[in-house]
Amino acid sequence: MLKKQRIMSLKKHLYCLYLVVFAALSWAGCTSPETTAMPTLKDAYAGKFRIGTAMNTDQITGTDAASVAVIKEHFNSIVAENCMKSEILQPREGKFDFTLSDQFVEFGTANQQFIVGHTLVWHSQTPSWFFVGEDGRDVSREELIARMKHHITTVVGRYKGKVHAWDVVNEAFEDDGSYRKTKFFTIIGKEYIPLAFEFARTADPNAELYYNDYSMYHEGKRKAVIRLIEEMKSAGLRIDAVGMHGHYTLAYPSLNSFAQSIQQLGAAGVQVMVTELDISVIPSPYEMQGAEISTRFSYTPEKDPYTEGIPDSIAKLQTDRYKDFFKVCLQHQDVVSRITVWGVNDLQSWRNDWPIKGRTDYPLLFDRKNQPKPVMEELVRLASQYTVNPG
Ligand code: 9MR
Repeated sequence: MLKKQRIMSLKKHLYCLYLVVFAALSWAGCTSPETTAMPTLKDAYAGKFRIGTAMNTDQITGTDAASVAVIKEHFNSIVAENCMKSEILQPREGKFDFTLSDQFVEFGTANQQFIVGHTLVWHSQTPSWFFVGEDGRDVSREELIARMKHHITTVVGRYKGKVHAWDVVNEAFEDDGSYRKTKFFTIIGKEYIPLAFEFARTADPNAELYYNDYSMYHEGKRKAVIRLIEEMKSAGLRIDAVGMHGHYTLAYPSLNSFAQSIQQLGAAGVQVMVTELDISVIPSPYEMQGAEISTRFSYTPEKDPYTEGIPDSIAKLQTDRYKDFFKVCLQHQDVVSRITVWGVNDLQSWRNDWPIKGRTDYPLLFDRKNQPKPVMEELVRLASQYTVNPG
């Protein structure tokens, strides 16, 4: 018995010695690469907020295996870049095509990711039949409400309990806060927004429901969205969060206005998410802001300065911008629930083609070969400087 106790005590001492030596080696940076490997982005931010990415067709089908590996490693949330938009899901009235969206949802389920459906109601990428009657004219208000209800009920119903959240309405306001004059607005009136939310809630009462828009840092738009939240809440309707797109540049928006948007939206009683983050490094024609996809400019070589790569000074500016936005979100963990980047690598980004087609941009966290940019390590280190907010 005595011998057994001695052995136990010796084992304890050896274990303590091991811990001391390991701590000393770690501190001196001498441990093996496995023990000091950089945490993944999703692990670094675990408990703080979700880290998501948009997925394109090649990733959903698995053709682009290299970026699929990155998605599995670094992201705990996914959103469909295009395959859940109504022109893909219901190209002709009543003829739904769920081929890609089913694969997208299966991917997220298999990888235990938080799946966001994008987007149920948007003026863009809605098939033209949606608004037109047999006589070739605009459908009646009742008919458009019925079509919207059928679309939302079918799509949300199909993925009930699988898709965790929906961007219910996308880009309903102009920057000055007026309602965007979409067909949904001109035919139904502003009630199309609460109606869409109500149809989605009925189809899956447990899914989170979001309003999503760009340029939320414009005071006019922000106030309009806050008014919408207040109206919906006072009518007893559900709206869980607001997504701020985040198609930014090295100059826009200012950090102050970004922080202010988070604070004011949060104070209105919703969670806030950065839903489509990418930071363009090429000069923006006319320093334009936002993400109005109908705005286009013609290509000239001067407007495409970085075809061979970006100077270190520009890369550094971008790293700092990413860090600054993440830092503000870390400081507002109580209301920020997710940051989603709009794609994995620079090659796939829509910003290579907007607002000028065919430029070479570098807006994302991974380069054209799916290699992490230095900013990744910086973002991981940044997360470790903030404790998880218990709230
Ligand atoms: O990234 C998407 C791009 O592949 C499409 O061509 C484009 C068409 O409208 O839509 C892009 O995604 C948009 C998103 O769905 C809503 N917010 C603005 C995004 C960029 O236009």
